[in-house]
Amino acid sequence: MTQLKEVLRAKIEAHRPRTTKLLKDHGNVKVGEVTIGQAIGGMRGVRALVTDISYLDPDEGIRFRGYTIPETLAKLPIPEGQEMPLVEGFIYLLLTGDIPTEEQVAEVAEEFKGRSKVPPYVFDILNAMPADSHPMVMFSAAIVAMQRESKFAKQFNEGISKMEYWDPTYEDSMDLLARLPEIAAYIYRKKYKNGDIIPSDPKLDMGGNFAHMMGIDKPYDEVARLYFLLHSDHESGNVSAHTGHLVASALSDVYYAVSAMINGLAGPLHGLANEQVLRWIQGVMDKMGGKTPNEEEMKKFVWDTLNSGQVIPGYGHAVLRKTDPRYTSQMEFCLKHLPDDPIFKYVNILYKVVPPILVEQGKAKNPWPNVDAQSGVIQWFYGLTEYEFYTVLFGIGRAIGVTANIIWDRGLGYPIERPKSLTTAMLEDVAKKSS
Ligand code: HAX
Repeated sequence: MTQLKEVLRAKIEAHRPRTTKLLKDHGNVKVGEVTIGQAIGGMRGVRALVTDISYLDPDEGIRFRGYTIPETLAKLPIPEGQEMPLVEGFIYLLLTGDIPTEEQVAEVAEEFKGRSKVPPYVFDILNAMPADSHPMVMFSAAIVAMQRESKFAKQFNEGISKMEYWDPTYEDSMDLLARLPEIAAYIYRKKYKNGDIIPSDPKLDMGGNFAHMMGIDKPYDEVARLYFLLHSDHESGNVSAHTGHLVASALSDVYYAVSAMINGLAGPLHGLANEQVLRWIQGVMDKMGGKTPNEEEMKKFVWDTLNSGQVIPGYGHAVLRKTDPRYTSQMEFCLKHLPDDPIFKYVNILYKVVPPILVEQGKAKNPWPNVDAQSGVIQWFYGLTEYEFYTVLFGIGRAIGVTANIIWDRGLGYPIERPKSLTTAMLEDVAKKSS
């Protein structure tokens, strides 16, 4: 058994009594109340999910296992000559809560290499799809097609103890994560580079190999590492994370669950917003004939979008109430590597112009940028101009957090999810009684 799995087993076993005690001794203690506004309004703010893998503070932003993004980047071991930590080390942190040693990171990287072979039928399926299929459709289809590989489904059918569910779930998760970069790069090269596929290089780490298979030179390997880390997890209530958790709660294996979460991520209010940001900026660029707009001109474009009943992609958030630290760390990357990029200039003008306009409009609870406002700029700069593909990159990262959560859900024996719904008449009755 690898160190990661051994440590994980010990942590899950040590954690179980905490969950059991909470349920047994304090199961009736209330953690909050649900209002009619929350019941109708997408359960905003309802505290009804548990995860120890990340926590999203409205003002401070995300903490992975207690660490802010700058702390995570500073604490994880970074190989000599590299700017970003290996994604494999970050996976160790998310799963165990421990900062891995260099040796432990190397072990996960080795393990990934052994698991990374994509079954050939996945490529046949991708090749059979219509040429104009959205990359997220292709990604989701490729993932669910691999369900026949599921070790969990096989062991479940053979009759495995509930206490051991997490073990084959871990196996499935690691297999899947190790294969996602090659599947994503295949979709990219097939769709946008005339099917000129670059084979995987087993000597490289996850981020490095992805950059290699995409055919993009350094420092795109650093971009890939940063992206997969930043997009991995944002506690449990966002659409993709929640979908993954919900589907897996029926004991569907991770292939079903991750494919489903990818479908949720593909919504323009969620992960697809990174595609929409670039689409919006390109639209403005076309209207400006390539010239960079000044602040007054940009304000007009923003108001035109709002007045036509559309949202400004990349701005606003259901939980955050400040600038997303994932935006900030990508901005820092841009300042270092592409300070003079024209699209980066657009993004910076938008940062000045959009928040006051959203405040003036008075609808959005959070006028500040989210992760998606900045991410396409970096991709475009490194030659990835096909913005339809951007959410696939998000999906590789998000799969890391979603699978870590599913492994722990199984380890702690969380049950099938099944909230209760009411009718409108019942809510009207509750409202009448309270007034
Ligand atoms: N532009 C214009 N209006 C906005 C807005 C924006 N960026 N953000 C919110 N609003 C509007 C909402 O549409 C809503 O209007 P109505 O009352 O007419 O329905 C009102 O402000 C209140 O919304 P809210 O409570 O502030 O926001 P929600 O929690 O309902 O929604 C969203 C959060 C992220 C979906 C929202 O801010 C939005 O649509 N943003 C633009 C799309 C986007 O960037 N999505 C990515 C978010 C991050 C993420 O998940 N990445 O994957």
